[in-house]
Amino acid sequence: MPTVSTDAIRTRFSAAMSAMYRDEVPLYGDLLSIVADVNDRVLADRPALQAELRAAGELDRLGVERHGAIRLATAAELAMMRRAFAVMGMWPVGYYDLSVAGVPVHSTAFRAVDDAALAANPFRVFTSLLRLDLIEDAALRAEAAAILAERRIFTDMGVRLIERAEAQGGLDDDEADRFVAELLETFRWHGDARVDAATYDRLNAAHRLIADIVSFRGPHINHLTPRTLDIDAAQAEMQARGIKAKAVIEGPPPRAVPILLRQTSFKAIEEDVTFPGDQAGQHTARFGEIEQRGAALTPKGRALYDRLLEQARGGSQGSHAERLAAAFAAFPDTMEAMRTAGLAYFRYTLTDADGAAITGGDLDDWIAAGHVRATPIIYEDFLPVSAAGIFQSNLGSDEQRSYGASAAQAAFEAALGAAVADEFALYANLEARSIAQVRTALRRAAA
Ligand code: OOG
Ligand code: NI
Repeated sequence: MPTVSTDAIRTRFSAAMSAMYRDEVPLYGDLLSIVADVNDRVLADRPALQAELRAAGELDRLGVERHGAIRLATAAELAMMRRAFAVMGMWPVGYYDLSVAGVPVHSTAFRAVDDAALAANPFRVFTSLLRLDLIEDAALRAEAAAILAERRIFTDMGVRLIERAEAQGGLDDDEADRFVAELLETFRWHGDARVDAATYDRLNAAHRLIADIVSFRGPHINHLTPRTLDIDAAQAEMQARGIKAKAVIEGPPPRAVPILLRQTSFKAIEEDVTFPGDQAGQHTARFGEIEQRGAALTPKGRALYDRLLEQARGGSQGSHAERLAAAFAAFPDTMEAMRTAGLAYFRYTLTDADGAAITGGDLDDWIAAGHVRATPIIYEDFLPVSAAGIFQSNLGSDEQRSYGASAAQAAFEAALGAAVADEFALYANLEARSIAQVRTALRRAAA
């Protein structure tokens, strides 16, 4: 009988993944402690921010908030992964074409979508699918396909529990624990390669990512990323502790009102690999990342963001940080300016419990009079340019190729066995629902 909510299963899974990753990549534990210290400091220094996060329901989830990333090889793996994530209330949102950045994958993010589920636990998994069609060498392409045809990344019990969850409409307590344990096997690092060293080298020469995806028994989780309230401080602290952080923070510049997503990562660790016949080798795949999240932007806000980022990246004067700051001077940096210009999505709530003090007017009047508060809706998704930067920094600088623009969303969705949700529609819906709730409360107060 289903007794455990999908939110609770997601929380168990996210906690189990975090514990496993701390064992596998000890630097991740250091990262968590840096982020917790910085977040505590920021909250102590900025009571207004603390109040805002509390009102938005983000304060309690801050410590558990994180995302991870995996890379899958085949359509069958992606389709089963979609069913596994559904057991945890995680749905595919967005389509990311990384081929334009020279990375032979396309991706989606599995995540919670409604308000209550996001507040309970926003754990997200950026999930990429290898595009074998982008391997130019036909013989190598066929060889990779043959290697993958035999691969099974899910345990039998894991698959049975997914089927049971689908049939019963959920899992009971024991089943949920077992499901999480079985799924961990899929995400765990398996250092015993499925291919011999010579094959690994050939795959690696085609693209390091291809070797990472094809050579092993499963799609090892390659990073887990906590959310920091001050990424500049966290980055400085990483460097102070001798952690090799990426030089540039991806995404928008520092702002009074954070938008979208700023990210930085530390270099992938070298791991020992054993090839068949006990031959020893090394592989780099797993790394650490931190992120600072801000307001979700409307299509208009996103277009402005994309244009300004392009402008900063294209310039040649000054440092990247200076060019970003200069370009983004054109992006309004107060909540009210962003709201009235329609650049970001907001959640509207009554400031007085029942809104009885409100007579007449509409949303803007109520906000002006202080009866209604608008807080930015947090961006729950990813940024393709930033993701490309994260991929690339962990592949090494020799790994710059171009596949030309070739988005293949229809093929991705066919492999997934479902359409991906449109992130903008989800945010617009959250905003509309909050407005409807305010209006309902007011009608009730007036009646
Ligand atoms: C995923 C990189 C994308 C992010 O935060 O943008 C990502 C990967 O390296 O597999 O996680
Ligand atoms: Ni990431």
